[in-house]
Amino acid sequence: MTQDDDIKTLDTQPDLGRRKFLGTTALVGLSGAGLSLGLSACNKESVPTEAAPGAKGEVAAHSPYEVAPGKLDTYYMFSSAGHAGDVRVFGLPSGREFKRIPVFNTDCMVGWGITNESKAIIGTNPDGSVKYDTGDTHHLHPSYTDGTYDGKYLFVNDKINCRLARVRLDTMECDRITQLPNIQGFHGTFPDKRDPVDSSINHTTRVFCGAEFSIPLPNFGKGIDDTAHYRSLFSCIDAESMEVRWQVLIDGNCELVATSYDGKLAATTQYNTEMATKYEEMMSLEWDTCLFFNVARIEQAVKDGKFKTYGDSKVPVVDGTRSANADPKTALTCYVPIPKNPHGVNASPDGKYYACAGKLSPSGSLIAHELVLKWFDGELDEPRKAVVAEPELGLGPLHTAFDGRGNAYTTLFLDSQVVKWNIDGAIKAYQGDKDATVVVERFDVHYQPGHGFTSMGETRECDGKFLVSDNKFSKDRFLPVGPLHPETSQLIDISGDKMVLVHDNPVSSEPHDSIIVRRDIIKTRQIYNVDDFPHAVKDFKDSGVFRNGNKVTVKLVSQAPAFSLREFRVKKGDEVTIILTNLDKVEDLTHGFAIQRHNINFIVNPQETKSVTFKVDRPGIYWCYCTHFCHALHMEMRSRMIVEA
Ligand code: RUQ
Ligand code: CUA
Ligand code: CA
Repeated sequence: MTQDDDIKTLDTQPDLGRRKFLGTTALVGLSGAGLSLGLSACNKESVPTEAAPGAKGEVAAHSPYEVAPGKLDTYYMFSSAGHAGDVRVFGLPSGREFKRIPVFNTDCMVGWGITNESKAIIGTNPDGSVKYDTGDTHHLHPSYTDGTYDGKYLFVNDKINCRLARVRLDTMECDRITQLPNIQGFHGTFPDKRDPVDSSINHTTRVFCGAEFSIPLPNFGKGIDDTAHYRSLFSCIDAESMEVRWQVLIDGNCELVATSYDGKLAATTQYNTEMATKYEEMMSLEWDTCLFFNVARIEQAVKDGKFKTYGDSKVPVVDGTRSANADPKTALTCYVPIPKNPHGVNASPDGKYYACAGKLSPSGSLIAHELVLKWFDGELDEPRKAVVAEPELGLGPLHTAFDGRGNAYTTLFLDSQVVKWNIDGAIKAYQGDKDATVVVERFDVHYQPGHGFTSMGETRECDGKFLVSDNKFSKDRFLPVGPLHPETSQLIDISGDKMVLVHDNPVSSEPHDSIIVRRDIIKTRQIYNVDDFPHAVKDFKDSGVFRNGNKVTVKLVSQAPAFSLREFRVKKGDEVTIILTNLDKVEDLTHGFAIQRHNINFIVNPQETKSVTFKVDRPGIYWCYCTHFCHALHMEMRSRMIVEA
């Protein structure tokens, strides 16, 4: 069928007539329902009602964006899943969800938090249990080469337990997790894009991490009431070793993090320059800051031994406070004043600007990269002069995305809009040009957007095709599913003069930030190399039960539709380790392994090896079975654990 045929078919459906009738202008009023923080009409009965397709904005015909059965999406979208603790992988423009990558959560489908290999990554207590089984992922960003994504890694934060995780993009599995010392509320995260000194290193080698909450340093029960001495640190982690390289003691806190394309600067917005511990006091000042870090100078200071350490941590901490950095020519940090309680900071794809949004100010602030560097050279008398525009955007501005054609798109939480504004226009207006066009378009979204992000928008290859608005409230947009609503991920075509709403996609709670990556950048592998696993059981005849005191190792292989051992015997009181290698070499042929009444459940992908360790203390027989549908005889694919008294 051609696209025209598609449209014709749709046109003859009675439903479409109604949709046309409900067209744009009639529904502008309805969209206002989202303005009051989405908290109205809480008790209404959950009867599905049709919502406005796209009030105040064009609704696309279906076909141009449809990914027909058997066709592939043109982009990947990776999303952090908030307090679900995982990372999600979607396709765009379809919005289809392909995978959930467990990271800080426990996932019984793949056995994350259950297998020994995953526990080793997460970290364990002396008794072998996982140290943490919860997390809160806010920001995820992939590694860069030459100012664009290189498809190697994805870095994602955990705000609850202060950890940074790395996901390998070839397998889309988490391979490292590092806990940051001396901080709480690890929020903003961004990898660097090149080395500040060595120009031959034009790829990611560091990941910067901002701490939102301040604590006494060291935090061991002294100085609890002395809130004036609570501090936040900005941290740098090595992208390869995942070791913490250094930290910077700062005034104020860290919110979002951005990095420059030349590798020289990292930035963080600060909403609590008041350094308050109580809510009201965090909003008392009219000005807060965007704080810049001179990466090369910080690393020189570390080399020169100008640091201290806190508590048990060996991580060098340099002093980035205002008082210690009064002379720009030697300063490690530059505090640029911007209006009240800023939230997002995003680097423009041309490398020239940082766009900051002010939650409690209806404005955005545009800071010129070059001018911050000038300040560090002692050639700009005041940091505030690095601000080159401060457009009025609307209420509750949070995050800014770019189209690579000179426009910025800022999400407005309170206004439930994405506002498109012109960067040059905003600069001219700031310089006094009254005729300059700043706001190009206001586009209603449904409802209360958090992050907005564009296709390849945080790279030099920003292509200006799509923007996704991840909205915190969905209310009437989907079939009701009880008190907990999904969020709305709205796909918007930004390639033309007007933004066009393509579709609403329900997403299970609660994606925070996402990135849209061209599909050719991601090169995945479908089959593991059996030699990558030191404990691999490479042959049927290597299977068996191996005893060492009361520690028993059971070596097993799977090959559809059978496990190599039909049964295996252990004794009451044993500590059993099962090592399972999937010898199937066929793409998509995954097996599962679950044991009745022992809380064991995990999968092995083609040529992969996994292991689990557990105690057996109840004599009896316990069926082990393949949980992952693999073959016509999948149901028969079993083994029997016999626990002797
Ligand atoms: S923050 S909704 Cu955790 Cu990304 Cu702005
Ligand atoms: Cu093997 Cu199902
Ligand atoms: Ca403040």
